[in-house]
Amino acid sequence: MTKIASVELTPVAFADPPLLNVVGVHEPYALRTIVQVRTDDGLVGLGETYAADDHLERLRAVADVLPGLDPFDLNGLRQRVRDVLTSGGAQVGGMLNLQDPADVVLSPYEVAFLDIQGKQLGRPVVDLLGGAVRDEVPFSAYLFYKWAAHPGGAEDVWGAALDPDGIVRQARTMIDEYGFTAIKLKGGVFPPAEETEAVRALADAFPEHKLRIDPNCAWTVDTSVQVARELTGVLEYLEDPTPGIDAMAAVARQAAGTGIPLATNMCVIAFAHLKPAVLADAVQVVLSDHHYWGGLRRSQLLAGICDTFGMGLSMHSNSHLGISLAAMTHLAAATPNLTYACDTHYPWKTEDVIKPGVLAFESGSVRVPRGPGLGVELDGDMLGALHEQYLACGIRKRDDTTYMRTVDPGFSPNTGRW
Ligand code: GKR
Ligand code: MG
Repeated sequence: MTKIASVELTPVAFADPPLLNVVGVHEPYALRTIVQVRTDDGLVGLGETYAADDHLERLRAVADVLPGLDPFDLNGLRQRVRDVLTSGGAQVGGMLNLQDPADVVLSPYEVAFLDIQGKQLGRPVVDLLGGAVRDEVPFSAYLFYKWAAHPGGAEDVWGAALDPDGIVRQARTMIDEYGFTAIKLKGGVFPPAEETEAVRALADAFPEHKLRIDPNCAWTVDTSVQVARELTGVLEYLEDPTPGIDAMAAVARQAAGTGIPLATNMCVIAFAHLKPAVLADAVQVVLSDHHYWGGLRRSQLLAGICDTFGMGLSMHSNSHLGISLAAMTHLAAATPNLTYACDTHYPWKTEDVIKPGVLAFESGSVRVPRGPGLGVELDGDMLGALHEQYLACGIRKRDDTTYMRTVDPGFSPNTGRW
């Protein structure tokens, strides 16, 4: 029987534009860890995850206990992760704090195991997840306020977007190129009235598109309710207007008349949060993310729970590369109640570790790769180059706030303040 023989973890850094958010601004490089799990009969399974130092340390601890495991034994994998990680929390993606790091460490290994299973069976991962209910997965145009360039750097191809006109321009560029039919604006950067105006400008410019805004909890309950009232009939959902399950529940109650569902990837980020959120009716749409919900199959468990309790399901994203996009696409294709266009940061990246040609946006959707496993192939040269970039760039964890303070020393994150 095939056994896991070894695991290779490669931290990489890839260029990232100066995208603004509530905690600051994206640094010139975003980090990921590329996971390669090798079997004793020569197969390689791929995974992709965060790359902060403490996360890498946990990934390494788990890597040491995987040799000898059957790649079909996902319960055994989870047990080994649990045995190794007995304590501690985890910060992921620059904004979220998980009390239990097990699911975020499990995720890239589970994806790599599924990639191996698919390669062994000659079937795509989507088939291992129950089969495709859709052949193409729609994604949203993920817009950001942004500077034209990193401090001291050259202007990037997107240019600046610091007002409604700039945001509409950015949307047009992204939609012309990729064909997205839903739009998400990352807010929490400017006062709510300015961001509301930007959403209205988007609605005028793209009347057929579904619209969302996500200020990453920058607003008070009162502001959130006011924005929901002002954008009634305009928003598809309102994402994380305010921090915490109780405050989200208060917004949901007071803004019920607007008919706008509240979505979250900030107050429901682990299975333990589901019961209080359901009891309080705090959120109507959960944004899943296989990177911290424990991989693809546990994300399907989340999907089942959302279905049971009548909550909608969408998908969250952080800065990521093609292995993650492939995994997200297989998962979304196999999840019947994932009915919203998924988020992705993919259009913002200019470098990747996978060979081009498999993942492309057409009319805003990515066709599910049909090759065995995830259906994507690692580009060894790019992996090496982006690892060198990681070694040279000096960034070891995402810290948008400290980077922002190099430009604006008085900056403080705006969570819950407006
Ligand atoms: O990349 O700045 C960003 C986003 O704000 C990201 O960190 C969030 O996790 O996209 C995410 C979200 O929807 O909250
Ligand atoms: Mg969000």
